[in-house]
Amino acid sequence: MKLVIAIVQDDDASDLIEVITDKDFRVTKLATTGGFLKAGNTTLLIGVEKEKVDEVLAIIKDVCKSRKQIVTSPSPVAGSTGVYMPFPIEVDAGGANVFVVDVDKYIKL
Ligand code: 2BA
Repeated sequence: MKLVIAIVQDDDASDLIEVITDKDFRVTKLATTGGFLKAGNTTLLIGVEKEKVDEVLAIIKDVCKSRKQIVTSPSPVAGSTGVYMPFPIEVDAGGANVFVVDVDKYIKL
């Protein structure tokens, strides 16, 4: 058994959950926050048999599209005047960050 932990953009989460459940996988959705942007994202926990991991990864890749986003830095830079100035930065948002973790035991009690 493996646990697929996928951090995805909120915009992609509903579509992804729909496809995953349609394909008979089980999923738990967590509302999470990215450490860098301090913006909401979604973390999905998908427990799956080892031989089905690639199928799940293919679904995630298909649904979650990468997008460029201009955001205001959450870590303002101090100017020479001592005033803190937020600055816009471009980041690649979307796509998915996925961890595949070995599960010792899965027990439904
Ligand atoms: P955030 O930490 O809010 O990061 C959002 C996006 O900001 C990142 O997209 C990346 O493009 C950019 N970014 C992050 N840290 C940066 C830095 N130090 N300098 C410049 N740009 C930076 P992704 O890499 O696709 O990550 C999306 C979200 O996935 C992250 O949100 C975080 O919640 C999660 N994540 C990514 N890698 C992770 C990891 N190794 N461990 C745990 N969570 C991770």
